[in-house]
Amino acid sequence: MKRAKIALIGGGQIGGVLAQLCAQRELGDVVMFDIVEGLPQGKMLDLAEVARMDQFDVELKGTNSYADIAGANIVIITAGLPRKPGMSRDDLLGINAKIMKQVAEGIKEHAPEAFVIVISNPLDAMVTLCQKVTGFPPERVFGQAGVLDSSRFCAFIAWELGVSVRDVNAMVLGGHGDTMVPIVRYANVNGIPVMEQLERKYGDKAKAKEVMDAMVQRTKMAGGEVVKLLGNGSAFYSPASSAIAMAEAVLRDQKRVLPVCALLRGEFGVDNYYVGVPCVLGDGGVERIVEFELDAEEQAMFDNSVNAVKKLIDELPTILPEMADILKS
Ligand code: TXD
Repeated sequence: MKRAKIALIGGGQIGGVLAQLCAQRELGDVVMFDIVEGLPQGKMLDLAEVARMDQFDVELKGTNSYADIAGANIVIITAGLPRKPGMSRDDLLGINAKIMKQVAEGIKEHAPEAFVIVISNPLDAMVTLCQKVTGFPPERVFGQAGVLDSSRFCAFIAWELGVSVRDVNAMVLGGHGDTMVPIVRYANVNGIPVMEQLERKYGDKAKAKEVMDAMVQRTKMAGGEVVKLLGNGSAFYSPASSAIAMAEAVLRDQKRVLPVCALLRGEFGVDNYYVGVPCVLGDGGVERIVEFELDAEEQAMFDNSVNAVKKLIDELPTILPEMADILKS
């Protein structure tokens, strides 16, 4: 059977790890596109030369031409600038919106049948723009943020409770910004509520809440914590692995339930905005949004997060005036 083809748009930090994971898991042939000449070619040559040791049989190609992404089954976009210490993701809107427009036009022309996973920040606005420019059905255009934010939340819980992170389940919903919404009520260790475990550990409800609040806060600021430590650039292993989990769910039709930045059409009380919610991911892309009851406090935090996303979307027509009509649709 013909191997799947994965196109990576952006050959920077995340793009490089994406390519390595695609190859090591033999998800398919990989084409890496970047505007910088030599960069994608060099990275793909370097990776191809270790196939003997890593034991993979996939083709790897670096390119500066969109024509080479033709026939891609999945495109993963990381093109754009990462933030610097002190910047918020939203500060990247002006520059990355212009890059995303170019990228989406390239995908529309050369890989019109592809599923598209967006990683570039500010995530929710970039996914929105990508869908509007390509005009692809929303179930084929979605974003990675929640898988990573949830993974970070799970890590903090595992470290706090001294248990394997494999047994921790916790989800972060909403926009990929400081307003994201870690869902505490359903956080569990193999079904056992995390809050109950914290109460037993500290023998005190107030202290347990304080510890959880600190983990929630760290989750919200986790990207910035890495940015500050690196001094130059942002997280790259974790967003790459998270996007690969999503790509694999689609390529292998796994029907995984993952938090995905998907277009809401009434679900969770939101109409016509992209934001992070649990979705079933399979060979149809976003096959279903999994709705569940939020309590009043969670819904208020979710609405607040959606409002932050709306604000960014409202700025897009000023940045891309030529697209004002499409953006309002
Ligand atoms: O979870 C998430 N969604 C994220 C998102 C977590 C961490 C970082 N996230 C964002 O991903 C970050 O804020 C950036 O917007 C992107 C990419 O991050 P990365 O760390 O990979 O950035 P790099 O190393 O700077 O790589 C970006 C590449 C670089 O090689 C540029 O030459 C290229 O993008 N680039 C372009 N490629 C194609 N087309 C155009 N126009 C273009 N402009 C720049």
